[in-house]
Amino acid sequence: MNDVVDLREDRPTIDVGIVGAGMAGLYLIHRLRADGWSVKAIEAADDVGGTWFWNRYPGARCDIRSLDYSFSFDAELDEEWTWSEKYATQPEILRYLQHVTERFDLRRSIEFETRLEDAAWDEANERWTVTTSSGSFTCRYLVMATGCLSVPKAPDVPGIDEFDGPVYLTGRWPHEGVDFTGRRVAVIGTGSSGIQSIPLIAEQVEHLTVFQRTPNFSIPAHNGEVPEHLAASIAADRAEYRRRAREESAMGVPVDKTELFATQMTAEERNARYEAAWQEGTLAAILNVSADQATDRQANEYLAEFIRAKIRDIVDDPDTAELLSPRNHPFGTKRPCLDSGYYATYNRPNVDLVDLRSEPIETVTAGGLRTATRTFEFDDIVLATGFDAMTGAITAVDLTGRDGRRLVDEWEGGPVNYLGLGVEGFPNFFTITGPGSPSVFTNMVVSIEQHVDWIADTIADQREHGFTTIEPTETAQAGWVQHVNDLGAISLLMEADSWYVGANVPGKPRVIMPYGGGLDRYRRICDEVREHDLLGWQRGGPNGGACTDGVIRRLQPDVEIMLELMAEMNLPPLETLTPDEARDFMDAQAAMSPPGPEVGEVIDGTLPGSVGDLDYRLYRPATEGPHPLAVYYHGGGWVLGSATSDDAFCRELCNEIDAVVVSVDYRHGPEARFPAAFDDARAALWWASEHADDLGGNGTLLVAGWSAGGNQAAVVARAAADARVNEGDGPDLAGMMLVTPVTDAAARSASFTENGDGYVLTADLMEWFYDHSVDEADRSDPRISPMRGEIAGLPPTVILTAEFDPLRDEGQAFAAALEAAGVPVTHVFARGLLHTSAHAVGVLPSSAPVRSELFAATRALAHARSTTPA
Ligand code: N01
Repeated sequence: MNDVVDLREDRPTIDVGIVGAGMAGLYLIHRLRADGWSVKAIEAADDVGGTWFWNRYPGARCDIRSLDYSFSFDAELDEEWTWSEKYATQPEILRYLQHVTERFDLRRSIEFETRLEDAAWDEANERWTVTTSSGSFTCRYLVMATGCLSVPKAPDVPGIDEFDGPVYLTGRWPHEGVDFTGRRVAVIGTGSSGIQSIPLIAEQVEHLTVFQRTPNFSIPAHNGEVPEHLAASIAADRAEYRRRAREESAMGVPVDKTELFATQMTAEERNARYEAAWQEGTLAAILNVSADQATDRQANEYLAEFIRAKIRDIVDDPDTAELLSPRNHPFGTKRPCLDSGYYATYNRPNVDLVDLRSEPIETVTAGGLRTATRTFEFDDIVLATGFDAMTGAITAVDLTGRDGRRLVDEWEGGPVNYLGLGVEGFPNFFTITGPGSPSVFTNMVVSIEQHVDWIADTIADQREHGFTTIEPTETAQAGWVQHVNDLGAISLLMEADSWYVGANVPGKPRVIMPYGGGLDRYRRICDEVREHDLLGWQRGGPNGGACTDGVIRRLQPDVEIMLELMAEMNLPPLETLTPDEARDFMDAQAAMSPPGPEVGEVIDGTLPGSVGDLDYRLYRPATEGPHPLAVYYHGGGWVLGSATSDDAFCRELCNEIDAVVVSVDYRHGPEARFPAAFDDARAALWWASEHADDLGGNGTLLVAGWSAGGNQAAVVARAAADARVNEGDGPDLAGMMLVTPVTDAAARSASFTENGDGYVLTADLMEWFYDHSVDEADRSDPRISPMRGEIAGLPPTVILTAEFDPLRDEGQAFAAALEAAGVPVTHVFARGLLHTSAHAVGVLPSSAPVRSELFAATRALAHARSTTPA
């Protein structure tokens, strides 16, 4: 420990430079000053408030209840301020922020009407040189508290400069207000700003024309007095209420997270829940009606249609109601709005709606506007066209990091950073609620407090340990960007042209910018980073540096959530059960699993095994036959499973590779030990080969399997190849598809240990499978360890291995051996997934692309012969 406060003699003028005096800047000043740092904030406006300083358009309010949308860092402040409404107006929020400013004497640390122009890292002196519109200063740390929605999008309406009358931007509204009495007004844009302002503008004007490019989902705010139950719950235990917002809530608003799936509710149940959320009038409620609405299209559509029905109820003219009904993006993929009388405004005689999709604006003219079909005359135009969100305020300034690296260049393909807090190559530089953080998906105030506290704790730690620089590592940053993208990919968010993905600004890279895992999860991650010696942060100082490098989240996010849910259920480990108990348990699990897609036909039957009949289930595609035929072996460690236990997977396999799939059973241990399973698997393949025509086969035969079933597929493929060589006859396989297969029962690879605990298939369970099914002395037999047999001559193979699978390395070794032996191999690597993930159809969205890749490669094998000219 070292309690050095300042390690250099020529102390920079300022410890921490802060850009922005909105909510984030204000709390930063307070917290850092309390920690003993010298701080200076610069602010372009002439007063505090940030967003709430600039956005003064009529109807501007918060869309998180004011009781929630307020600071919690100081209990007295929290108690002394009383909000007059459920959702406060902009003037009231600004008054609150001014009150905070005076109460904590923050103004003396802020230089107003000062705009950041550029900032450059001075490596030799370990400080930032900051140039502003009114001078320059240096600081050891630089924090961008510039807000997510602070730079209005440059007006991109053709001819807007031609207009003779006033053009108002909602995000830069005149402080003296605007009187629209008796005027003809156009509003362009129907996001939150448009939806909040249109009802009030409509009340004033002679005539209002709203130009809508995309209708948005909006629910009524039901504004009014602070709801009694909310006030009571806060009064009962304010500290606990705030703690729940901080630690247990994805949005930063205490809410009981639902675990109910809309797809599993009756229509009555669903509508009752939707109606309750509609009546509550909060984003937290409407975004939390069902656990599947953000990821499942059907679940989302139920809610979307409920809102469309409400619009039809409210709006008198059915054509207008239809135009106002969003149909080109799922609910929640653009930020939903909270309104006060928005839809009813279109029942007023002085309001018209123009659909820009059917009649785009050709040009604004001196006196109005011309669309493809009409001309309009206006006195005023209001642009509610949104912001260059999340990155706009950061890339607007020239930030130069180490070795002359410029942030605009680093972010050319989209923002990259670690935890949304720091950027590799930019030492001692932090962003508050930047891209890569939960920010705009949450109650901003709670997010801001978390960020400020994390940064303040971090630089305090720097001081305590004698470090003078800190920045993310390349590895940590790349891992975080991947994680944020993975979260985007499992949601429906990428389906909308929203500002969340930069789609509203022409030319902006289309990437998901906010972190979508929730504030509670994000907070835990940040805490874990600290607990692991600031994992992924490189620190430097006169006494040497320190770095624990690594990636904080490598599991796919939905896998992580599934593991957490499983841990909460406290299930008994399978290996502590008897085989019969384990089978009952697996049957019960299967009964709760999603059913898988429809196929053309399903037939159950029996086939002759090596010592008796075996069950099979045949899946036929809906397409016209004959088809390739795939013999499929189920998983379950040679102890569990049946011909029907991989039903959902077989259905998808059948559809996707357009082949008849025959899932066959085989005898299991401990009742029938090795080589019983092999003998049956072999018998089933020979039977299928001989009855291929009857089963609807077209002459192309494949084998496939998962886990122990993948092993079965590989060993019978060997047997078939051998039979053709040795006996001149045997099944002629066009390919095999092995999903996380067992390939060497006698070896224990590095991944067996590395992933042996905590990822569903454990090392102990694998040993339990082996012990129940094969004697130790037999484990090197190529009929259970294909890796130990002849490899050459096996059919072309598609093999899937999963990153967090104990069997990963043996699968990869088998793929390498096949390749070395000249067998064509497609290796699909399931990043961030487990042994069981790729197989679990309809359970994990992140596994779907992996299955697509697996099936595409298998389909190519299944249909290669039919497309190859004879
Ligand atoms: O901006 P937006 P906003 N020609 O980007 C349209 C927060 N906020 O200022 O969707 C014609 O959402 C554009 O059409 P399209 C909140 O997080 C909060 O309203 O791109 N139209 C869209 O309809 C919100 O999400 C509150 O097809 C053009 C609209 O303009 C975020 O700020 C209040 C156009 C822009 O909607 C942004 O909201 C206000 C063009 N050239 C804002 N360009 C609270 O309640 C754009 N549009 C707290």
